Amino acid sequence: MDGVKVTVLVGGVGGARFLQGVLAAAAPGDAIRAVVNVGDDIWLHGLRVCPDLDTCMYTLGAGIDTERGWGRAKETWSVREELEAYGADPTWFGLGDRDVATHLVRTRMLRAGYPLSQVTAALCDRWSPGVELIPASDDRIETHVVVDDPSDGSRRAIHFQEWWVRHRAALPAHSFASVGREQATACPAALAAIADADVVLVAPSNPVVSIHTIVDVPAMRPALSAAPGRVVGVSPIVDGHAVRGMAEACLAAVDVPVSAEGVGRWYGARTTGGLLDGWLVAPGDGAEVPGVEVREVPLMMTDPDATAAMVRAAYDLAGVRGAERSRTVDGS
Ligand code: FO1
Repeated sequence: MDGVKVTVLVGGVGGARFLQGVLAAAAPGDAIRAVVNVGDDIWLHGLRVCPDLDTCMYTLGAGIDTERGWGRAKETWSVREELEAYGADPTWFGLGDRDVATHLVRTRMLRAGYPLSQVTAALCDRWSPGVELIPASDDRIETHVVVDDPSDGSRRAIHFQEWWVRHRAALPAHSFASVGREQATACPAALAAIADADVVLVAPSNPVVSIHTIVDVPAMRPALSAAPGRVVGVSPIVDGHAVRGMAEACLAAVDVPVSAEGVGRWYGARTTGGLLDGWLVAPGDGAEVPGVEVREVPLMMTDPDATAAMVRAAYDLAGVRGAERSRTVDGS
């Protein structure tokens, strides 16, 4: 039996955890490709830092610091301390010594002209994540957040990382901007992974600054609309709360209710120009999403096996491997 070709739209920590479940649910012959958000990426101290790609790579390569959910295990902070001693701003973003090596290799390859997708593949040669990690775009697209400057109340855009890390998303976000989006193109490998997928999964990542920033990359929506496989999303909101990160603060900025139904409706039905064919929500969260088939399944990614059960439910809803299992004995 040929394996399932699955393509997953992912952000950072939640996305990496979801990919662990896709791997745990994998069968021989499966091809697993992750289209990863690049909107969090930032130039710092002359280095290109790609938090979501690195979180997926380190998590699946068993190099992640599981407490923080980002950066390397067994990390040390000498470079950070020395930068602080020089008063080299920004000092609010923690660059670990081991992590810096990743950024040095990436930056050197980018400067040599390699596209981010090839750089990522080269870094993954060391980490063997078991999943093909593909940036949504090889171009620079950065999420910036429009806030009122706490020092003088003036309205200005700051990089997502400054909002997220320095201010812990505590500054109300008036809006988000994807800087560089108009000049950017979707990574060809990402478009190809969508075009040949038996199923596209939308991970329970931050709907605004991870999933929307992927789907908003030029050519991504038409590719998803034309995808031959069904598109099934997993709600990042359980019982009215975001399971990870600060999705509530992001959803408020785009006036989307913090509910499985609110996010499902915001993503919309593929039949009417939106994203989804199916939507998995937690038991009791029942959601009415016109044009989208909704199912209730447990959604807490407590460990890879729990997440694998979510993935199998998504496959079933998409009519891939699960549908074969439900076929009668005589194969009818
Ligand atoms: N998050 C923090 O809260 N504080 C940090 O100092 C920090 C440093 C950092 C360095 C590398 C990296 O890949 C991620 C890092 N993050 C940090 C997490 C990062 O802000 C988030 O992983 C994503 O951007 C949000 O999904």
